[in-house]
Amino acid sequence: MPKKTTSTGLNRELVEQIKEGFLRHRHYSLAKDEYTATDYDNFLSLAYTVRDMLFDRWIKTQQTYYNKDVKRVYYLSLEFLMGRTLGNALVNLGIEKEAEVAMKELGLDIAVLREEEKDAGLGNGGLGRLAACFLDSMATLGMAGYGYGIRYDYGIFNQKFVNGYQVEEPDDWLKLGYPWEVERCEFQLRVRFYGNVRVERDANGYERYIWEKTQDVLAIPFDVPIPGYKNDVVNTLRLWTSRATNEFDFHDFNAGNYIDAVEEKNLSENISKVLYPNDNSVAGKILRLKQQYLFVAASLWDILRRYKKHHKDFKDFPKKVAIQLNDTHPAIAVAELMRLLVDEEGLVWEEAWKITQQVFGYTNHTLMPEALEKWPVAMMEELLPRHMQIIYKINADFLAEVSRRFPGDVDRLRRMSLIDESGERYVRMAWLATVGSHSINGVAALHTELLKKELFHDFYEMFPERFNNKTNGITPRRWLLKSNPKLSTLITENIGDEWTIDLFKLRGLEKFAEDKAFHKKWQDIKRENKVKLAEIIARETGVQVNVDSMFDVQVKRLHEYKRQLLNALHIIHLYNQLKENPSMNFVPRTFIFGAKAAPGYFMAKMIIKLINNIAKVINSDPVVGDKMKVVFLPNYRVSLAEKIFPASDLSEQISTAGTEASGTGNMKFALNGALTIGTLDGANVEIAEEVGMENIFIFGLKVDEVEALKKQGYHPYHYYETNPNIRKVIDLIASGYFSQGEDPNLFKPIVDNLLYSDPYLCLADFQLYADCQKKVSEAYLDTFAWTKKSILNVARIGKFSSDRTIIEYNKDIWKAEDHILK
Ligand code: B1H
Ligand code: IMP
Repeated sequence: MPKKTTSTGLNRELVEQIKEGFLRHRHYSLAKDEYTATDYDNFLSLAYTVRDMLFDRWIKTQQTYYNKDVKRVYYLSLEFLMGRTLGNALVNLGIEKEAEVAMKELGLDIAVLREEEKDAGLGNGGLGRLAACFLDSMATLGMAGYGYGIRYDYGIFNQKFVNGYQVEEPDDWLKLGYPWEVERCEFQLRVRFYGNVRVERDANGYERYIWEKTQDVLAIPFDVPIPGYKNDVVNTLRLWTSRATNEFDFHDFNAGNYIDAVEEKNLSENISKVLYPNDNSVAGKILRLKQQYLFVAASLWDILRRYKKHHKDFKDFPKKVAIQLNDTHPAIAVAELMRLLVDEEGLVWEEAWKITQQVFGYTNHTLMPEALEKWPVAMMEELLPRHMQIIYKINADFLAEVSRRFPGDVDRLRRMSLIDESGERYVRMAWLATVGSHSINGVAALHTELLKKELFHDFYEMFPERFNNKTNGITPRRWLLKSNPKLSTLITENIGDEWTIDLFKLRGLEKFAEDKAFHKKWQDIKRENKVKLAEIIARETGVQVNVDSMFDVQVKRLHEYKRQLLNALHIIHLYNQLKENPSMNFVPRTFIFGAKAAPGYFMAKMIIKLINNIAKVINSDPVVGDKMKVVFLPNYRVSLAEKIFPASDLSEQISTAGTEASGTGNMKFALNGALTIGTLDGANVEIAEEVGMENIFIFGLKVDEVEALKKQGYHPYHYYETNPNIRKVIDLIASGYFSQGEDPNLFKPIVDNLLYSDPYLCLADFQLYADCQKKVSEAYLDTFAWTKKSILNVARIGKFSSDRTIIEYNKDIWKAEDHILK
């Protein structure tokens, strides 16, 4: 790259290069001029220009990996929630300023162009975004990391509200063309489904398994470049799309069933059509299993192909390949690798099994029972008959080992079997991933402890050395440097810029914790970010919010365990107080929500409707005025999140203790100077440890208290009867007050659920939450103390960089080279 820079640090040559590239692409790639180019065309022209710069580094990086035959790390994930790429590429290439000036000199506003980009929303929530942060960190650490996943035609749905109800619309993100992918037709391959297995004896008398009469689908890879931060590394995210083989069923065709033949073709094209929109719960549909196998089979084939370029046998496979399973969604890979090694490559079973175990690592992301994948044996047998045989054999060997270790313990065998035989027979995918891996990890310290104590207790007893914790992290490039440029600049001006690759360096901010001049700048930046968010809120919801009120924010998937409902109950409680005493001392708050509900999740959708209706009532009540506003931003997604975190004062992390495996939004808020109100759940525990109890608002039942309460028998109605605050809140909902002219019983399902079931203990935690919120309000009044806490949160959040997480994965599990280009 040309290096000539001006006194302002601007690289003029680069500015000219970007302008030249932009005009060339608009002309030759898009056949447009300045008169006909739309904003999207201009975005594309800039994207293509930036892409050229990525391509140079991409080719070089991949050549180096090949020439050095380095160990590759493969992250297999059904979700990659990438969001937008342009801004991230500019930041990581270190050319943000130059691109801005180049566009300006062409009469264009880069901010407008950046808004044109669609989010790549190929994920649901935390699990998918974690995969995206990990890719950024692997590239930044200079590791040969690859993401493998599915190129869904439709990502997570777009959410609209119609009369307060969630309405889903398809996310046609590829419609206008996606500039960041390259199709690699030459690597397309066949993936087999169905058929049957024939056993043959070869010349030496060995059994050979032949999977035949299959129905095949083509998998075609699309590559997306993943740039590291200012290190010239560009890694690869390879996403598979399915296509029909070109073979029409000529029998049908000749019999005049042309349409049937074409329909058959459509069926196979469906596999990569759409992302399942469930977070923390599984769909259990055969199409989902097909998605899983399609991308696993294609990815493993590709991994073997790459390995074989340098190696003629498999003895070094574990030295050169590490595969991380992002939850059990790709767990069928254990059986597929065994099939490849034994059936295709001719290894003996025992040797193949050793290799398989050494290669795989498995990350568990949840304890929610409804998210634990199990596939009916009958379904697996039909779709993947050879894999079912392999799973039986793995199971038989494994149970024999269990018997040796625990003779006569029949109940243990039943619990640990890969096959659940309590009713209809199922394959337990978490067990398959566990026995097939040398490492099993949870995603926060508490979560890992609970895994060892509960879900995987039997396995932990058998091989404790395989279990380890890897507390999640987030990339500071996207979640601070890119999303909060003002705060980033202030930080860099005071402590230098090393924090961008070593987040622990933020510690240097501690010395400004009581610096009045620094406070002023810190507060001004927060306010500016709030003004910008207020504009978005006004545009999206029509509500004018008070930027001097506390921005109290809960953004995450909608799930009962995350307890948006508890937040809503507290809002009603405050409203009740204001109504009773309009002149009371009240710290003004703006309550901001963002959340998608799985389309089939009735209770989650009711909670959205309730919050939207609460918003309508409160926002138009003259008694409330400017003191409270409630807004539910539609279509919460990565690009919107980037605008919300920098503008937040208070971060709501209020899941029932023991339910949220980690959370990563909690980290993004704290990194942007919001204070947390939260339970001792997931990574909140470690955030509290890091920032100090005096800088966080912790409330609520702890895991053991939740357990004890449930064991003794939880009766939510008791809280309703004995706590007048709760009674008033629930009575108001039950009265139809928030029904807004619709059926007064509209929210009865919520009320009944709270009173007679309340599985996530909203009522048990209500008063503790309300008391804690009171302390939050009091703390907010003391601007100096609040600002100090905010600075200390940022200064002490370094642990939660995904760079730290990836370094730990690599040290303990993958053992691959880093800083390869250096
Ligand atoms: C998380 C999921 C998940 N855990 C099933 N599990 C899915 C489960 O489509 N499905 O079938 C989709 C997603 N997602 C989240 O992972 C946890 O709830 C968070 O606590 C955690 O921070 C995140 C990343 O580890
Ligand atoms: P891939 O990882 O298999 O997609 O290959 C990545 C890179 O390895 C390619 O971009 C090439 O730069 C390099 N490469 C692959 N095969 C060869 C070869 O036969 N000779 C030299 N380089 C190769």
